[in-house]
Amino acid sequence: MYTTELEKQPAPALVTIEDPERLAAFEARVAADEYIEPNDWMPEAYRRTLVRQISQHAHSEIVGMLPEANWLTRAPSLKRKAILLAKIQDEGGHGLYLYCAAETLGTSREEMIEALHAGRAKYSTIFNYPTLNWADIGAIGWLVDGAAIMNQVPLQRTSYGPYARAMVRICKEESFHQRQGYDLLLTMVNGTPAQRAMAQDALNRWWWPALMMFGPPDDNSPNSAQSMRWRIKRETNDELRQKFVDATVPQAELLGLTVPDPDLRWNEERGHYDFGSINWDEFYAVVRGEGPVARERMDARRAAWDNGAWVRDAAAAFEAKRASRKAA
Ligand code: BYC
Repeated sequence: MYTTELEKQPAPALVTIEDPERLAAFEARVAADEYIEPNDWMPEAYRRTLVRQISQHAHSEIVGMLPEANWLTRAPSLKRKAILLAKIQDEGGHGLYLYCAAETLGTSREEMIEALHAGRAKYSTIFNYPTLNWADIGAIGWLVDGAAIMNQVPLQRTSYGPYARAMVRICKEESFHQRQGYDLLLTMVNGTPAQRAMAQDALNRWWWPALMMFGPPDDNSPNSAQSMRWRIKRETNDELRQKFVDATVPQAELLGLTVPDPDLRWNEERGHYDFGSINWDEFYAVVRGEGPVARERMDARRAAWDNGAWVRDAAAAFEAKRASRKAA
């Protein structure tokens, strides 16, 4: 008998006894880079890992609309407002594709949302930081969407078909998001000294939280080894973080901004940038729900759910009417 276990699940659900032959066939398919589809047999721990990761990814997209929405009414021009509005709508769409992908694994959207609102499901730490000025909108596009692209491009080849396919469109849109953020900051650094100072201040505040988006270091990442084996994750947290630093530092130089890390330097031998140590105490505190604006974010999501009850009721009533008309 083969036993798999998923970290942090309550004890009775923890251990799943899988049929060894089915498990071997499943692992051979994954090793051959075949996509696993909703009706295919899969180990329970694989299913649970996917529901956890995809639903948390979906929650991140939806909660991630909030920091940017804060600036919609204060965008400095019609053009910037239209761009920001389109980006935020894209994030809503990403959340919906991802909830649909997770639903194919047998968990309803209501259950996933209830887990978020009850504090049982996570969302990305990055969205627990406030957007204090307009340059933060540029920094989110450049750094947060930039980090997201780095993490999500390999997910286009994740082993679960519906997740991989959702990621294809999401990555295309993230690319536009990253470029609009960079373009916004490029405009600001070529503006007045005050605007340049705002751009630097935004980089100072968003740099380290952006590096934390990739998750804990590999030797402290409980889920990585199994997720890499099952090809849910294609690259580790540290590999992706390093790629992000390597790609982003030259972009900061082009903007004429200074990355707030005195230990940052090119390492000729490694062919990568060395960078300073991340404040993991801060990361874990934010994961625990102690981020600067964590309470506001959850209050806003719960209020949106409650205020939307009439829409769900109306849609259900309409569907019931349609079904009874069809039956008649
Ligand atoms: N924040 O074993 P590990 C966007 C948790 S939205 C919070 O390494 P794993 C955008 C982790 O969940 C982009 N929690 O986990 C939207 C785990 O706890 P659980 C969001 C984090 O899953 C709007 C524990 O720490 N992207 O781009 O192997 C506007 C141990 O970690 C974080 C995704 O969600 C974190 N940063 O790897 C703009 C990508 N990091 O679940 C932009 C999909 C770790 O065991 N997700 N944790 O209780 C992933 O790729 C992976 O889940 C992670 C973590 C790399 C994030």
